[in-house]
Amino acid sequence: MNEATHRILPSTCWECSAYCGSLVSLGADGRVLKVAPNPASPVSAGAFCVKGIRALPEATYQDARLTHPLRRIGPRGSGQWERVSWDSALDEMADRFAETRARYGAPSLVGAVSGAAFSRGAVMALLMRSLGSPNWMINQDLCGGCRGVSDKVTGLAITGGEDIPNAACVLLVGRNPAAADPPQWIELKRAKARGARVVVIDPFRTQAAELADLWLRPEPGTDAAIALAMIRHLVVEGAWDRDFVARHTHGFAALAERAARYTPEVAAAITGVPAADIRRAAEYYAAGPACFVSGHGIDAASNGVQTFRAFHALVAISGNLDRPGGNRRSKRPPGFRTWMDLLHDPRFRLPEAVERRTIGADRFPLWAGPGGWQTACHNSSVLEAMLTGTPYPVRAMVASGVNIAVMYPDTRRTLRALASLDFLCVAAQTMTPTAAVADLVLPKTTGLEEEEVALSPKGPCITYTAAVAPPVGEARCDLTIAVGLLDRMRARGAVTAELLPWRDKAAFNAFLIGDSGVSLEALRRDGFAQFDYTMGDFDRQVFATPTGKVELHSVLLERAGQDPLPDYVPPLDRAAPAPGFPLRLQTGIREKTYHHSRFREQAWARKVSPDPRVHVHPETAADYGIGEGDWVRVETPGGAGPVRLKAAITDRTRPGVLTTGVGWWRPEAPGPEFGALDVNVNAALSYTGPTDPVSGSVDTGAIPCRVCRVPA
Ligand SMILES: Nc1nc2c(c(=O)[nH]1)N[C@H]1C(S)=C(S)[C@@H](COP(=O)(O)OP(=O)(O)OC[C@H]3O[C@@H](n4cnc5c(=O)[nH]c(N)nc54)[C@H](O)[C@@H]3O)O[C@H]1N2
Ligand SMILES: Nc1nc2c(c(=O)[nH]1)N[C@H]1C(S)=C(S)[C@@H](COP(=O)(O)OP(=O)(O)OC[C@H]3O[C@@H](n4cnc5c(=O)[nH]c(N)nc54)[C@H](O)[C@@H]3O)O[C@H]1N2
Ligand code: SF4
Ligand SMILES: [Mo]
Repeated sequence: MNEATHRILPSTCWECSAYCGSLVSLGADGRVLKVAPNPASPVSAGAFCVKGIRALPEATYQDARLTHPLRRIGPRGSGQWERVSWDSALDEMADRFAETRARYGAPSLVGAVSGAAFSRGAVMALLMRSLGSPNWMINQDLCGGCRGVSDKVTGLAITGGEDIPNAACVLLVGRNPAAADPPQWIELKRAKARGARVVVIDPFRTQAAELADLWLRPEPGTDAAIALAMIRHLVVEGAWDRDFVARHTHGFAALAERAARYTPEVAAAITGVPAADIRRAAEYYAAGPACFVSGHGIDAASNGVQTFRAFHALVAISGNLDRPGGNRRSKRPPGFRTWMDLLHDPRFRLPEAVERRTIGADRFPLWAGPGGWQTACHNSSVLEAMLTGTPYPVRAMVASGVNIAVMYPDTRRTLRALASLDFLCVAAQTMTPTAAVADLVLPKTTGLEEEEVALSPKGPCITYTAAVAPPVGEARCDLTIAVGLLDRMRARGAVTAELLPWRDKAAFNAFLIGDSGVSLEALRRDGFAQFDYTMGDFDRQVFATPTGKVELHSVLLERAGQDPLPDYVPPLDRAAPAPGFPLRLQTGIREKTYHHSRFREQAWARKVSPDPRVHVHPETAADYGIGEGDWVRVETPGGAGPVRLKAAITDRTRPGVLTTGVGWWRPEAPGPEFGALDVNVNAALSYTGPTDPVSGSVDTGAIPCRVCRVPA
């Protein structure tokens, strides 16, 4: 880039939930020339990654960028489109939504978004509520949902608040920060360098495992047994925080009784980790202050909520809650509203009787609907409703910033569900396998073109993402699209309640900031704003549980007919061993070059990582005659179809465990699937298989599988 830098703006990268502070250089024409780390950011302290530096600007300025609305002219998925104006696109969308609403009722409309780290979830929820539908989908059942529900029912509120810089011990469970969270990886390396003990629990030998003082390598999905043995250790050694437990917890005696079963030897027999190592991990953690860092490796599983409750109970009784070097609670400047606050704010809700109809609220009341963690739907049940009309028809959908055709398990079922709809609108930046089967495709802004204000529990601070560049082509942000649709629905008499009152993103963000005293000028100037944070103010920031205490014994779960105490629940491969499927599959291990299904169209990324790899232990490879670089077919018993992956032979993975990533498709392959039924591991998984009884999550790991070599 030889153009001269005209201006540098502080901003925040939102390609992932690390929220790294950035400095964006602009040319005289307003285009982004360069994205660089902002060393002043309290969130990332100068850490950054290639996705922020390279992938985001390329995603913004790439030739494949969708720049104007497209309307399908051929059969669905035929790739035949005509360019239409925004007015005509939104008119058509309003016509079809209004028709569907009149014919099948408002709840037959559904909206879908991706992660919780963006405002589009709240915007989509309030759009759907305005139209009278309680149904909106967010992919958290596959991401951090088990952690989120456990955080809610125990009352901890610690997600994202790891105080690694002050910890004497860091307990890292199912987390691969070297690939998934560069700022956290730097914090971990610094902690190690200053003498903190690092304990890693992971079946895969990650870079963190290599750095650890102690690496526990459990059988996948068995972690709760280790957590319970650590709780037992604290109890037996009298190493729990008596004052905190007495004043602020509910159910300690019952927890101690439950954990008593889990001697290190019992936990060793379950997990395959030597008892002495489990004891040592407990000693390191008990010596504190200790910080629990968790990841996706123990989430998105049919036993995920129980696993998280065991670790969350450990955090609570050890006195590591909201103290330096432990796990900070999520706090905000008084008056500031998070997107989650908005979702739960009574002023923006539908009547409870309507929210009770949220799909999945009957089976998973702590996940979906009025009593749910995020109030969203249970996604797999929504696909079922599309396919069967049960519990009622779901006939029209708008999906934004989510690539469900690749990222939801059981790709064939997802595509069948989408094909069954009367109308599908997808807002996207490129022609993904999800957009390719839509009736209408709307061009979306990127994280360089849209303003965002967010609470970061790291820092902690409020982060600011600037709309540094004008949108390419006619791209619009979610809020602007929602407002355009709502205006037209109102004109058609099809609005139930005015629950999305902001006309633009600036007004929306001003509402979030409220009277918190956070200054928009300071945010624009610095890219972030820190706020006062007091540790351990338990009498001021109460625990949001029925007892007002940290619930080791959960009243909400007891009321819901679930086990009120944490326990080890055998993972899928043990609970439902499948004859003929002797191996186990782990999915989702992160790659530095990609964010889920994003960036597969970028040449540099494909050069670094050209194919979907599956890690196979040398012994397993020998058993199956698999060589380095061979293509293999992987199948699971519940899955609808096989997937093709390229073998990488390594002892990083356990014998008998195949470890792979997620999110593969090939933009250059024939549409509309673009390889999503070939190289996408989700094509081989089930989305109806055993589910966590609380979060409704299915397994993305510990899945029985079989493998064989196939011709290249
Ligand atoms: N580059 C990049 N970064 C990303 C993303 C991306 O796609 N690309 N995605 C972002 C998102 S949305 C998320 S949710 C995070 C996820 O990132 P992380 O939370 O780090 O999760 P994973 O990479 O899925 O897995 C972490 C580790 O869990 C281990 N694991 C698997 N099964 C088990 C188990 O049963 N027990 C234990 N103890 N460990 C297990 C895996 O071997 C792996 O090393 O990454 C975020 N960051
Ligand atoms: N088997 C299996 N399945 C998994 C996982 C796994 O480990 N294993 N991981 C799960 C996890 S943790 C997650 S978070 C999900 C991820 O699932 P998705 O969120 O669907 O994954 P992405 O590929 O990030 O898709 C986001 C889409 O939004 C677009 N997009 C990117 N940035 C923006 C933006 O700023 N605004 C808008 N509106 N759109 C944008 C991208 O172009 C992309 O098409 O997948 C889950 N699925
Ligand atoms: S880790 Fe990378 S993608 Fe995530 S916020 Fe930081 S720079 Fe962006
Ligand atoms: Mo995620």
